[in-house]
Amino acid sequence: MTSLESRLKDEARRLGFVACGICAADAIPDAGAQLRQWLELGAHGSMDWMEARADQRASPNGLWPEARSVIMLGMSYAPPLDPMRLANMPAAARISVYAQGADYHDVVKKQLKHLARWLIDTAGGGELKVFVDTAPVMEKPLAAAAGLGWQGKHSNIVSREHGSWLLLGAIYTTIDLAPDPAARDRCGSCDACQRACPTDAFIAPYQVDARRCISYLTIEHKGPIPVEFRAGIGNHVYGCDDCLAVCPWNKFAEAAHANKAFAARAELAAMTLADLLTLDDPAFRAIFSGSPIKRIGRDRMVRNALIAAANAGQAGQGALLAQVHALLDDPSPLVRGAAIWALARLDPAGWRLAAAARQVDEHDADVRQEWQPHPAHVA
Ligand code: B12
Ligand code: SF4
Ligand code: SF4
Repeated sequence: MTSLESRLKDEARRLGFVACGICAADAIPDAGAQLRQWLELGAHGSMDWMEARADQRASPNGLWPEARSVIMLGMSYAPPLDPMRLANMPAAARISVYAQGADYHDVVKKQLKHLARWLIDTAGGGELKVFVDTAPVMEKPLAAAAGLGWQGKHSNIVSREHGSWLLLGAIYTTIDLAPDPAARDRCGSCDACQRACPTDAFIAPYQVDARRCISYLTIEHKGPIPVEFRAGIGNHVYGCDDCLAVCPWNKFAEAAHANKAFAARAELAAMTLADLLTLDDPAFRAIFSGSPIKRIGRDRMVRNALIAAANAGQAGQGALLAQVHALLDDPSPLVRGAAIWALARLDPAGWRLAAAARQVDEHDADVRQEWQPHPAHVA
């Protein structure tokens, strides 16, 4: 008779998971210490939630002492086109691949719940909990232990079949399941991801300093983006895939395996900076409803688009310049500050006049920081 584990994997595949593996709840004994080391460095920046439940995050039994096994699942979001093709199109707004379609939190969670129900019914008992991204769970080391792939030097899971394009979900259960062998590291001497990073975010291979990562800076970071990273951000307006996109293992990843829910919405795949610079709140909500992007809100998105506009060089001198001017009077100090900085780069001769004509709230530290652009970026 076919084992429960193998039927579970068949069911997972039927539900759209292209990768499924099992590990014991105590399979990542080193991850907790590495997490704490990372937190001590402050590499999590302002993501206090990473620190808040570190003991629960460190191991499955820290979160749920009764858990016996962990089922790790992966859905492919392999893109049909190379995301790097937009790198040299300064007027284009680059949105990371995972955010161009439906919100993966919803898509993965829904299918995890179906799989969980199937398992309880089939095993005739047991308890389980399902997680996607936001819970205190170390999904990457668990996925590596369950054999889905290895943590590459960019720190994400790389699969032999799906390259760097897997989104992960986890099921903790009290049911004892036979574990799969862990995957072995196949990065070898490759360092393509390390060289590709525009903001030098790798502390060392396998370790990312979130504070320097464009994904953190454009999504998680709420205030003005530190000046030293702005040029490196290029035309990224939401997240970044550069280290993932250059991974040679992607050549085995076929877009045909990607979950259809993650297919890019046409307007998000071809968004321009000009589209974003005119967004008000209702327009932002209308465009990004059902997308993970909605959670950063309009002001942060316009802040990001202004940084990208400042990086657009010649392409930013025309219509974009007029849009940047209009944002000097935006109600949001975050946006006004980024607009002044963008103007200083796009119009080095004219920006002081525009700035002097406006009163800045002396008590607004964010704006004051923006009011004095770093000399290196004014030239
Ligand atoms: C916090 C977080 C971020 C932060 C920090 C990133 C990071 N590398 O930790 C920020 C905001 C920057 C981020 C960005 C992105 N993220 Co993110 N993120 C998370 C989250 C919530 C927690 C990750 C975590 O625990 N970090 C803490 C550190 C300590 O853990 P770690 O990276 O695994 O670190 C290990 C190594 O450093 C290792 N280590 C240390 N020294 C050494 C030495 C050697 C030799 C070795 C081998 C290992 C090693 O030990 C650590 C523990 O195992 C997870 C979801 C989850 N709950 O797990 C998603 C998750 C990791 N993110 C994901 C994605 C897709 C992204 C982005 C691609 C999104 C985008 N396009 O913008 C980028 C990729 C950036 C990158 N290169 O990592 C996916 C990754 C899927 C996959 N295939 O692995 C996850 C799993 C979400 C999901 N459910 O699918 N993310
Ligand atoms: S996501 Fe971008 S900024 Fe972050 S580590 Fe990878 S290449 Fe660097
Ligand atoms: S780009 Fe090279 S070093 Fe980086 S994860 Fe892929 S194989 Fe490993």
